[in-house]
Amino acid sequence: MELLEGLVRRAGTSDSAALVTVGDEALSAESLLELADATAERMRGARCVAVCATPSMNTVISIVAALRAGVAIVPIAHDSGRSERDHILNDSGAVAMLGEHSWDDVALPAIPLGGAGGSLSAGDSSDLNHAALIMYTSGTTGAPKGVLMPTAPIAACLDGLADAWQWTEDDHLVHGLPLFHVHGLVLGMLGSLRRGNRVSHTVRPTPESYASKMSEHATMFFGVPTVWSRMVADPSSAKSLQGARAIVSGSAALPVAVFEELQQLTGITPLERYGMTETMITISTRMDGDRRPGHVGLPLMGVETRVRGDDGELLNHDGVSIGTLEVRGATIGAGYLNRPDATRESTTPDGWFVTGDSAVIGEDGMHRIVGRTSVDIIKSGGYKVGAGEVEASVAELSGVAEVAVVGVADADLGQRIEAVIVAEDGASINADDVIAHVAAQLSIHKRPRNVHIVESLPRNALGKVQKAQIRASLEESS
Ligand code: MLC
Ligand code: AMP
Repeated sequence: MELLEGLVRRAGTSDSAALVTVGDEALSAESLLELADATAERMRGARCVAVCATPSMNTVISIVAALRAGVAIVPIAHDSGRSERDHILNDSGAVAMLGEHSWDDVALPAIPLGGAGGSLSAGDSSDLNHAALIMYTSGTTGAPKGVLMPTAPIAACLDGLADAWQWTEDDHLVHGLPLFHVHGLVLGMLGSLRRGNRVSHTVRPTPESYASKMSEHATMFFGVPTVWSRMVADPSSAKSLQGARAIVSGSAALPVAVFEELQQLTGITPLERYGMTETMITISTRMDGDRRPGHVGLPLMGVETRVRGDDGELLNHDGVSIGTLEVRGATIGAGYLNRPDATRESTTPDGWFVTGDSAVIGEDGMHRIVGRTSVDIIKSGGYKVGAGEVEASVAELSGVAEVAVVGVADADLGQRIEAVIVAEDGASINADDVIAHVAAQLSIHKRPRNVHIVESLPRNALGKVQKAQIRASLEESS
């Protein structure tokens, strides 16, 4: 299957206009495909490669090259720290870094982009389940897990979204989201290369950079809720989106007030969609359907959903019964790499993926996401961060006796990461050191924004730390 069919089609025409722009770098379809195919020729048969996924053309060419070669590629956050990237490179078994990067500690060979610079030898990829992409995502505990994503579910997701949003080759999509997660990479970049529409990446998703693209006839904008709340805080940028066709929000809940202000300022009713790295996008509101604040819409073509109560019973679609959302169908990935235990635990015996999100389904089929079933999954600025991985990182510091990490409600980020620490007797802990350590070891976006030093952590009778209580008291005092 040709995933990037729009790119290939456009490359076969005489159109030399830019198809992909990242910041001030631009490539036509033909030039992008030529560069990617020349790179692909030198890596066919390799097990898997990694890319330091900066917001740059380097990342776009690398991903397209790997997809064309049929070699799995792992996009690694460009702001990742040493222990996070060590984990990802070891766990994935990547045999080379594609394109440029500035990580001195990475010992893998670097494969330059284009037609020259040596070839990769074959490696065993039999454990990769035909993955095209391996994307790392955080869980409640432990280091991030690699999600195996073959071409077919990616294509199913992108075609389902095209159907829901009337997304065509005539669109000009603008976004500035990271190129190492589903939202910015799969939907924004690969979605455009599948449709064959023009795409502009703004490097950072700022209101001004989005507004500036209206002079280039932008039609669609993607953002996480933080992008949209910053947009409505800058009414003149927001107003300049009037005349676009679609504003899409996802990766976290879009606050009702932001939805309404965005609608008022732009005249466009936002589209909202829901998904996960493991399942791609499964639910969305539609261009030709109802778009209500607080609602993420209907299952995409080829996707089914259901909601289960605490006792395992299936709940009615009545608009009030809250349960754990389960999804099944064409967009679901091929499990976690090296984690058969986690793959088994996330799937029911009859093949449904258990999302861990609490949801309600209305009589009309509209879905509402009401929260997470675990306090240990934090969504900050649309990034998923596991409390456990941040706690393990903070615990490496000397003087830390105990630590609890929680996501505190935040008007800008949705949730902000905060760490509560008990120091060892006589030890003094500096908050800035804690923040800098997590930024340097995990990633900058996983750093706690605040650190609190306390005497003790609240525990229940069984000795379990009461995270919900910690979160509530931090929210009360903020
Ligand atoms: C701050 N900085 C530091 C630092 N503290 N640098 C080093 N060490 C430290 N301790 C610097 C950073 O390098 C950066 O610099 C600057 O501070 C800003 O960083 P920030 O404050 O963390 O960024 P912020 O403005 O808060 O980012 C907001 C945001 C971002 C919305 C732009 O959160 C974002 O891009 N979110 C998107 C996440 C996403 O795509 N999620 C999708 C997951 S997929 P500089 O110079 O670089 O600015 C998924 C499925 C689905 O969920 O449904 O889609
Ligand atoms: P990730 O693992 O980064 O792909 O994050 C997936 C999680 O993001 C989901 O399990 C949800 O908790 C959250 N999410 C994604 N889209 C939405 C949305 N539209 N509304 C609420 N939560 C969302």
